[in-house]
Amino acid sequence: MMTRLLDRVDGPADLKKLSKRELKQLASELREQMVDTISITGGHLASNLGVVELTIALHRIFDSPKDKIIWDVGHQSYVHKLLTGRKERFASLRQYGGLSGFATPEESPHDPFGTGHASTSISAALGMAIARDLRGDDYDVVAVIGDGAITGGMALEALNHAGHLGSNLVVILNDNGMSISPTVGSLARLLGRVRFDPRYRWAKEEGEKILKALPLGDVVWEVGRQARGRVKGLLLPTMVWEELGFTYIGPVDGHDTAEIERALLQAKELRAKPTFLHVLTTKGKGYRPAEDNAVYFHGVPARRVSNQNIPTYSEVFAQTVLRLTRDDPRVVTITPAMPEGNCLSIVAAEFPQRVYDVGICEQHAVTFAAGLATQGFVPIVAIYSTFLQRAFDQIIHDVCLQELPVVFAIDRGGIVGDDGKTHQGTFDLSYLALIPNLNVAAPRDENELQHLLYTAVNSGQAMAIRYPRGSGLGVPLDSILHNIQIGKWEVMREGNDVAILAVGVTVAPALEAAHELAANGIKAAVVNARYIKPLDVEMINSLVRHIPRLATVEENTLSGGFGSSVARLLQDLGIDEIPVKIIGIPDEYVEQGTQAAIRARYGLDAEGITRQILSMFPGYQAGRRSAKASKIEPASR
Ligand SMILES: Cc1ncc(C[n+]2csc(CCOP(=O)(O)OP(=O)(O)O)c2C)c(N)n1
Repeated sequence: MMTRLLDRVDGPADLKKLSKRELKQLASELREQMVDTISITGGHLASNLGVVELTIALHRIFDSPKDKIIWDVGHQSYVHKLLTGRKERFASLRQYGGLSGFATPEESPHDPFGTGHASTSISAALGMAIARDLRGDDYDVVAVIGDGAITGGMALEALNHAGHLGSNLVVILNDNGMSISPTVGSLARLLGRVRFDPRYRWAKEEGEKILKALPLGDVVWEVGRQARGRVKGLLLPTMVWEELGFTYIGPVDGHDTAEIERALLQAKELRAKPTFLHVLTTKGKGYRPAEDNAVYFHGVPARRVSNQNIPTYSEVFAQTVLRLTRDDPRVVTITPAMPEGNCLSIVAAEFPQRVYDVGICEQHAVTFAAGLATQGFVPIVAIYSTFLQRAFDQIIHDVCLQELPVVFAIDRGGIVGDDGKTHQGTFDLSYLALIPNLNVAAPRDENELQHLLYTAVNSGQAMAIRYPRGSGLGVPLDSILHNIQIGKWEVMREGNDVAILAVGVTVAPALEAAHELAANGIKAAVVNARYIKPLDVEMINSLVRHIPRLATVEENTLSGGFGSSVARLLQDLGIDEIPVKIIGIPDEYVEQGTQAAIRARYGLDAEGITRQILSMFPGYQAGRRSAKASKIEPASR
């Protein structure tokens, strides 16, 4: 059997020994490896297929880890991982205890900065470049950012600052014309002109001729001067970057290793100013299905048995939004670059004017919604829990302080699974519950999600509804939507030994736990605490009158979450003698792994809830019934 070149590459140094022909072979081996692995583990296939040559070239020209290479988002860092000593662990990608699907310094010195959320790379790179200069060190700093991520406010803020400081830094724009969906915005239009306008292609070819004829160093200025001269009257969209204070190089064919290497060398040589290298790539390159459908192959699911027939929460969300949009002309939906993940294409197809993809711009999404709300519209901001973290001040300052009725539909609340630490939605209940003028809710199933959305849209108040990643419970969906009184909970099961107040996705395992507890002689009431804010004070008062113990369950950090709100309320009510068990996630970042595995790890599945509630009863240990304690005595009040 022919041995692979990839097997001989243990680090960037090995790449530098390879011939042109071998580099080509290596590129195809890398693609094969990624298709094979990702078809099992799931992951960001198309983005990685598109950066194979760019990554090889980067590691041949720069000297990582001395030189710092920062991959924006980090979802396209798989090739980088394979080339920097992590290929043996590649099959563990996105698995529990395995390689992360993003860049993380925990994993390798070749990942100088942790990423996962978009648009951070230029800021971090600039910080490193300035640190280098302050210390008088000598290394290069490179940020690689996609045309999607560069539309994020932070990236533009960083470009503005970097151009102003003028320090030595290389920004590589990996321009494939795609975010997850096609990139939106006027910046994307500008880049599109470079990609598709034959006049720029012509200018580029002219530039290349000059490039070949000149010694390195003089090249960029000469190309710029001559190209500008020859295409008189034609405003080069590339000049934007020069005006921002960067030296622009490009556009370069991102699948031609020699061409990229030449451009990278130029960028490396030009130390006087920050350099902006514009690389054109094809998302999904080299694997036909991914080239043809880059949207689907952006993030491929892991090969697992799934509940194919049960709709996901995101699907039910979108179907409900479609109904609400049809029925209520005030409803407008906004997504920051996640129309696919939020399943909003069905709404956009029927109401193209009432669904806005604003780019990877969570802060703008929220304040844009606030503006719409001032004029009588009811905006629904569809957003992932982890990304809404970006817009914390916008929720406070632009929405809630002004009492504007914006609806936040927060997808991927709680444990998200394979994306891991950077993407867990385990902080939202805490960072939302502390905001005045905001109602916060979580449905116990996909049917309740419909009704809560209806309630929010008609409430005239700001309301956040957080729901989990993945399939619903498969419950029937009511055809008529109704209001669910704000601040009112629902008793799902009666019992008088302990009351379990469960939030959202934890209601179902809490019910299972109650069943298991009953087998142990413990009668547990289960309450669907669908409003995290306001709390149902009346119900709490009535529960504590006849139930001697309370437990709260949430897929959220324990700090400042639902349980701590309940504990504080009890204190405010002067009910301080009742034992309260607060079940949730401790003060740490939650690992990657299947949702089921992570839930089990934190005791948030039925078994874990049972175990933790049993610990409230003396005589019961770790889910085992002690021989003596066959009957539970009510705790003294
Ligand atoms: C703040 C934030 N919002 C949304 C996302 C989800 N997301 C991950 S990758 C991606 C698209 C990135 O597009 P681009 O930068 O062009 O990279 P490509 O995948 O096309 O190479 C998005 C929206 C994110 N990671 N971070």
